[in-house]
Formats: sequence, structure tokens, C-alpha cells
Amino acid sequence: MKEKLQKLSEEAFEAIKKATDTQMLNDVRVSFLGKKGSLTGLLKGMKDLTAEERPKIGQLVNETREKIEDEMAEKKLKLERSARQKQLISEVIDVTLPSPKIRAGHPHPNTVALEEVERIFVGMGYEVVEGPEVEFDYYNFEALNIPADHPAKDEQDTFYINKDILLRTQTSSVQIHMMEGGKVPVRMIAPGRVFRSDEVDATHSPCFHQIEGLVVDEHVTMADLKGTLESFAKEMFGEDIKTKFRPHHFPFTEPSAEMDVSCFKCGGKGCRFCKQEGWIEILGCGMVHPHVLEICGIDPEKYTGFAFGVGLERIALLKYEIDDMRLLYENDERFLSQF
Ligand code: 2NM
Repeated sequence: MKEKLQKLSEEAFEAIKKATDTQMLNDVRVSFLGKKGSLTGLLKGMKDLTAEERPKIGQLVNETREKIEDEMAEKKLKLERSARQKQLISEVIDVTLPSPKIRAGHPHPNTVALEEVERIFVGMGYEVVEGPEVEFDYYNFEALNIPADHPAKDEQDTFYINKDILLRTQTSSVQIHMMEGGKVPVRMIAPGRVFRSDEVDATHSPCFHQIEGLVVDEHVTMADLKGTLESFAKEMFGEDIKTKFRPHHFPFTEPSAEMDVSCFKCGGKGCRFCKQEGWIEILGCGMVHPHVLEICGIDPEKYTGFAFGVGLERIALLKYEIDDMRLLYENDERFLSQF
């Protein structure tokens, strides 16, 4: 038994010496110390020993096991150290090599236009407020003076989640949230994605972006609306443009109007860009309907307000003279990097 142990120990040491990686070392462990390993096999032979020999041999077996384990641990350290060494040598980084070029992309024309609009209104003391794209019918229609049977609701036929929840068709819903509970004064713009059941063509998309503005305070008049929107148009399209307000109808404003700017390409003489009209329609606006204020808990006898809505894509297309809205959604870098 002693000789057998001695021999086994020598064999194990030899095998450990030969191991060139941790996988091989592990194989050695299994074959000598494992459940079916040779040392375990030897232990099974213990039953043939005399009661006197048994503890001595038992101790010897344990010592042999410990010796092999120590040797393995030491070898394992060595192997790991040399593997790390090899890795360090093979992964040397040449810091003098030129770095790969980073392709940085380009801001989207929508983003450029939005940031310009935000800059102008923040400059006039407005805050920029965002709200949910999934909205209750109440905030999207009802509170904006568009009851269930209103024809405007048909026009904005939209994507319903269920009978009370939908994808918003305008960002006015954000403004209702702001006014709710009678919180005045308000001076805000609400930019964001809106959804309508429209077919895709050069000027329409079922998903586009709006920026709606709202001012509510004492003594706010139509003159404030006109002055504000004219300042905006001049900053956005150039000091030389003129503005014109045409009567219009929205359920949530009274009176309502649409604002045109004189064509900034031809100066109003008429060209291809303005379809020979000399004017380009930019936005819808009006004085907030007293009923809308009332719904929000604001006293329409004390407070008045004006509101407006512009399509972000429309502004971007005009400003950058892009003739097809679909180009804005393709994310072709060759297109985007022109603006
Ligand atoms: C427009 C045109 C006119 C508008 C009204 C409101 C609110 F919440 F105060 F009622 N927000 N936005 C409004 C008014 C929007 O978009 C063409």
C-alpha cells in the first residue's frame, strides 16, 4: 500500500509537471483525486488492511492527497501568471497609431428647426413643457371644446387604445394639464409627436410633430397674439418678411386665425416656392375659448389667453426648402448632412 501510494504520488507530480494549461491541470485533478480517481481507488483497498495498519495508511493517504493538492495549487498559480504574461505581450497597444475615425452623424432638420423655435420662445420668457403621447380622450378632445359628436373629431380620426385612451392628435392636451386646477399665469410651448389617421404623401404623415404655444394672464389680447407671432416669424424666416392673419375656425379658440408669411424666396411677388401666391401659411392661432378656460377652472371674466399651433415638419420643410416630407423620415445620412 505504501509503495502504491508512493508510486501514485510520483505519477501525479509527473502529470502536474507536464500540464501546460489549467484545463490539463484540472484533468490531472480528476484522474487522481476525483470520485473515480486513482487515490480514491486506493482508499477502497483499505478494507483489506489490519486494524493496526489502517490509521497509519489513512494518514499517509491524507498526506499524499495534501501534497498533490499543494503541488497543483502552486502549478495553477504559475500557469495563470504565465497566461497573463502572454496576454499582456499579445495585447500591447500602440498608442502612437492613428485612431479610427468616429462617424458623428448629423442633427435632423426637425431637431435644428425645433431648437430654433425653442430658442426664440424661451427668449420671450416661455417655458418648454412636454407631456404624454398616449392621452385620455378628455384631454385631447373634450377639454378642448371638442365634444363626442363634434365634426372636428372626425377630421382628426385617430388611433384609439380603447374608448377613453388614444394617441394624441395635438399637443394642446399638455396645455390643458398645465392649466388644470386654475394654475395661472401660463406662458409655455408644448413640442412633441402627434398622431393622425393620414395617408403618407409629400405633405402628410400619420405621425408628425407639433409645437403649440399658450399664454394665459390678465389683460392678454389679440394684439399680444399678433405681436408675438410676428416677432417669431421674423426671427425664424428673416426680418424682411410680412405677416398676415386670415380668419379661421378652431373649436378651442374664438376668434381664430391662420397666419401667413410673405414668401421669403420671392419677397411676395409670387414664385414656384409659394405657388405664385406670394404668401405661405405657417400656423393656426386664436384667443383661447372661454369655455376651455372654464373647464380648466380659470375665470374667463378675469383671465384671457392666446394660443397657436405650428407643424414642426412644415417649418423644417419651408426653412430648408425640402419638397417632400418623406425625406425627413428616411434617416439617410447623405440627406441629413446637408442641413
Ligand atoms: C392651434 C391653433 C389654435 C391651441 C389651443 C390650446 C388650448 F389648450 F389653449 F386650448 N392650445 N393650442 C391652438 C389654438 C392650437 O393649432 C393649430
